[in-house]
Amino acid sequence: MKLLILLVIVVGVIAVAQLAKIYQLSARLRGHREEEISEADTRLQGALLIVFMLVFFGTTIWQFVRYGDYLPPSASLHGESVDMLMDYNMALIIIVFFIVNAALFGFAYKYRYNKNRTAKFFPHDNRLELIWTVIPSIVLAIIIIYGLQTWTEMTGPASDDAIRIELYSKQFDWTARYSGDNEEFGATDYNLITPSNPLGIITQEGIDAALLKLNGKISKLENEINSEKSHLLSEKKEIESSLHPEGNHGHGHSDDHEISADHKKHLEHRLQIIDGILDSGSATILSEAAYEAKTDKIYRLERHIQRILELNPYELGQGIDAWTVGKDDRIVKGEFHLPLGREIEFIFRSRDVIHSALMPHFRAQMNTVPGLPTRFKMTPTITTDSMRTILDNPDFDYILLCNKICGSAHFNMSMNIVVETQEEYDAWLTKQKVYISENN
Ligand SMILES: [Cu+2]
Repeated sequence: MKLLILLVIVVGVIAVAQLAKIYQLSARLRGHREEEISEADTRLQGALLIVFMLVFFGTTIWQFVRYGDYLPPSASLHGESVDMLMDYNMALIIIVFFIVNAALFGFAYKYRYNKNRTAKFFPHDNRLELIWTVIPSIVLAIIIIYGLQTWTEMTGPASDDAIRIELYSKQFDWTARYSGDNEEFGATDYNLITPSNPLGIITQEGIDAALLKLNGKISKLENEINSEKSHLLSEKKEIESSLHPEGNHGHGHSDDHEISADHKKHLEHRLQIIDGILDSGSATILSEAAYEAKTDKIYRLERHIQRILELNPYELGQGIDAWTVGKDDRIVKGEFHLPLGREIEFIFRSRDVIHSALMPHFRAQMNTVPGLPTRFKMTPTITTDSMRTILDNPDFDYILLCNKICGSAHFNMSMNIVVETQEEYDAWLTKQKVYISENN
């Protein structure tokens, strides 16, 4: 079937080429020069350009009417400025769009080929140059200055009573962290990330547990390596040959190979251990590659332990220990809450790749970068309930999205946001899970 379709296409192309050739030949027979274009031709082309322009303008206007309002009103303080900036840019683009396209198609029609018209030589005009340099400069300067102002509004230092929330991204979900009563986040380190400590919060308990687990892994691997059969056999052979030298260098006076009594005792002891393992049947058999892989794994686990041991406790000032304050941090998954009218400072972290935290209803977005915390602040101005009323949609929810194509399940990387009154927020927060609670 596919072959048939291909065949039809190929035959079609050949037919069109042949027709074109016939047309050329017939034109030559009629004494018509190929490159000669009649006034009727250009009039038709010009009129078609005008028609195209009208359809182009029409669909553009229709799209603005149909899709122009794709976001509900801004739900944050700085969002007003972002929207203003967006509207200003959009207005500029629309004006320029209509002027440029009207000129493009209009002139193509107006100055279509005319035998009686001669071209005017018009190389330079200072006034024109000035106009199309100065006007865009002013317009662009407004965009840049206004844009920078709005940017500073979002990224400037947060006030002292701002609520700080950490948003942690990884492939493929978000975790929010609220500080406990001490209003400080505990220090974190990627070496301590485990299934039960996904954010890598540093606590003495976490360090002890991680070291215990790593040491357990190492001793298991060491056990497998130390009882590997072929390595044990070759070691046995080596020991035996040094205990009982063959005496290839003459009869008995091989002084160089004489071994000390101590060393001999040591070797004999080792030989006993090896025989013990081999006799007990607990020896493992590993391929050379598997043996090397396990040796390598031990090396990496030992380095991991080393990195954890190098973590140093430090003070956050005023006698607050960065290793202890993490215990009462609150870890929140699935959805997180914000109090209405309070300034929120977000701190973003990423475990693996660059993600981007987008909260479209608050007109806010920031990249989350592994190893480099980023931040911005904002103040929510409309509660979820009010927004549901405004939009007449009882199912509406504010949302946090990942806006960077970060992998296969990127589309699924979102978290609902609930904006509510301070009382509701306080009640919700006390119910959230504490990282290491007093009871366990
Ligand atoms: Cu992502």
